[in-house]
Amino acid sequence: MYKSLKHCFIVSALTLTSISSWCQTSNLVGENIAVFYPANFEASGTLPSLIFERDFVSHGKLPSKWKIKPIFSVENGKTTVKIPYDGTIDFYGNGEVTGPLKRNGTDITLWNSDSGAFSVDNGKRLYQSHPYVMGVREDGTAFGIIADNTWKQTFEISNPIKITSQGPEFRVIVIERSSPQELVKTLADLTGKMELPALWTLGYQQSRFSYVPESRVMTIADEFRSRKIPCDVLWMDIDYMDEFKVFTFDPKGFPNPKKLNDYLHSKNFKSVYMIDPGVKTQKGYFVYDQGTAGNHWVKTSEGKEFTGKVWPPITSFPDFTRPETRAWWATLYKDFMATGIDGLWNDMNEPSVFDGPGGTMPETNLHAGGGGLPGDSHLRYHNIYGFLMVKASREGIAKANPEKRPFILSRSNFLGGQKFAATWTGDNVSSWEHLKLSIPMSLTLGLSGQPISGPDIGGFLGNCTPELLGHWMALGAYYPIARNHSVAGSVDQEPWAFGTEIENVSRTAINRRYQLMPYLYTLLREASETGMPMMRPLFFDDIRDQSLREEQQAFLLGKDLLVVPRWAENPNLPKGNWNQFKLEATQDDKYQANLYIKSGAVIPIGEVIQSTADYESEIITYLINPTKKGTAEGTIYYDNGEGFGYKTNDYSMHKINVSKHNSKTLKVAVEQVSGNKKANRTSRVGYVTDDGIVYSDWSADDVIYVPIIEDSTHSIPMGKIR
Ligand code: NBV
Repeated sequence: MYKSLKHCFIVSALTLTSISSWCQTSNLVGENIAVFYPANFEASGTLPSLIFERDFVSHGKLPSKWKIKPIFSVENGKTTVKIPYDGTIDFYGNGEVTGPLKRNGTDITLWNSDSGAFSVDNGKRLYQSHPYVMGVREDGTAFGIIADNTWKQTFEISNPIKITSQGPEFRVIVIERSSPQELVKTLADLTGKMELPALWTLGYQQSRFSYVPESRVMTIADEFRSRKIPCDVLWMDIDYMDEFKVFTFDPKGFPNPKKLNDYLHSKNFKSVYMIDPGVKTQKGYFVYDQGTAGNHWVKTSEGKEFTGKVWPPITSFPDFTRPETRAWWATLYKDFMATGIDGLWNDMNEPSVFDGPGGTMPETNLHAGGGGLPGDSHLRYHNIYGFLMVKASREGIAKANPEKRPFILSRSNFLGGQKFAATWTGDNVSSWEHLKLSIPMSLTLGLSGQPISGPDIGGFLGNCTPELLGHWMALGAYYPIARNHSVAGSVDQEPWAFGTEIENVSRTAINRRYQLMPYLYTLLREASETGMPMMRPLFFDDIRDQSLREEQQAFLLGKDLLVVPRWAENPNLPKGNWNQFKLEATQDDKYQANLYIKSGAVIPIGEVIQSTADYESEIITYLINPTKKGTAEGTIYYDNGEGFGYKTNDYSMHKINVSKHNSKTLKVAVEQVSGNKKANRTSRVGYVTDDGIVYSDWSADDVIYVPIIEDSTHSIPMGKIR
């Protein structure tokens, strides 16, 4: 498959600087999936693919009606692919990007960069690379384009789409699907799915650069519990280390990490610790000595060990293209995780090198490769440095804790990297602009294969204000990953940092998130099985409704819950009988996001709890918004929240079916549709009406009858916030 296709010949010199290869090859490699090779394709320049899980097998020739056909050329000495298209097409995806949800007219450079305040190249270069874009036609059919290479490249989203790479010619994969949803699923099939994370990853998380010493971490934990603000995770940033040496602990500030982690566990907190890729260049430091003995460092173009400045400051960098280096890196986690660490935070893995060209290492540095991957320059492997690091890290923590589901949050990554790590959107700013930007950023990541992400709630750089934190907490409660984080030297940003009003706002928002936990966990499971992101753009509700195509002030969680931030100005909302509801019996406030349940939907919710350790699937309320015909349906997934029992059926998936029993009564029937786990539920129905949620009695039965509420709204004029 990868053999050189040199038998084709370059036919035409269009201009002095542009040569197009007309004699390209193409194959179908799956149902409506095509691969296109340029005429003089040299496999070793870009393959084996780091994007796809499996190699492609030819399914024969392209049908003559195939629409999207890349044209390969070399322009000004650069490998170029142009992809023309007909008609009106809205573009999405393109990975981690700033700017609008709809990508038409944008361009980005894929060169992973430490882009504090998203400032590098005016926000056109961030921490991750996804050589992928999705097109959605007016009729809702969709196609995806993947440039199968890791080299530095640019994507220009115009007509034609133009991809210009600094590497050799590469193949292009085009996927045609009936809808963007089907496309997202296919992308996950091809590039790999996120394995189900532990339930605690859906809890609220609190971080800071850095909570030191350990007593401060404990105080933060105590504050959450005494103030009754639910929280699951506390994060340890670089200052827990001894002189910024990875896999060590500062003997003064963190003399006994096991004791600290035990303390956190005793209060139902999990701990996540940061590990950067750079290793302090210091003889006698065990990680450096092992790395040197194993020949694990990235080399300069002269073949010498490359060092650059990061925190330690002089740092050597593992060459993660080497399988031996990844295996070694994985071993380092054993003792580290044995201190009771629950999750991992991989930062600075673009890699960020303070004194390197463009804030990274020279493009001419050398990577040794191995395991089929050819040795080559940093220019080729830069974009997958973080991807290969998290692959190694994941193996390490999985081995260290074989009974636990690994969790990594990584700043850098590459298309397909969702199978190794979740992500946050890096160093945003405590500003209104970045609060608003967080929605299209996470949505776009979701459309590019990463089903769980979120920004730093409250903003990382600069000082947050009470007003901003209130709005950010009220929105952030609904991100797939809800983590508040801020930079060293900034004002405190914990939920209570700005006084009682914002503390109450934060508590209400977080309480609501925890109440939604049964629904969120069901979505997490769906994401792991299908690749569907938890957070979805509004146009997913009706792919033909053109008015939704650019809306980025609001979003869907799953398909049945609509989240509209309080600050949204005249958003275009999906049509149909969505019904607004308020979770929890606390006072509302001017910050909380408006929540709507779709007509015909059932959303399972739970009780307010202080952490997911208290999560009980035994007490569930089914929020229903029946259609005019009295029908609705939904699902609820449940398992132990940790471990791998779910893989051998130790889980339960229930379907909730609402139908008309007679002219006055609805029948709400709950039926286990898969898994062996028994749920033993006491449940009730929460009928969402215009006048609030009307609850049935609690019942241990699988069928609950509720009177039809005639005046419940089935004609909400959506398109506006009520
Ligand atoms: O480790 C410190 C920070 C971290 O808090 C942040 O989340 C990362 O994105 N890190 C970047 C290094 C430098 C920040 C100025």
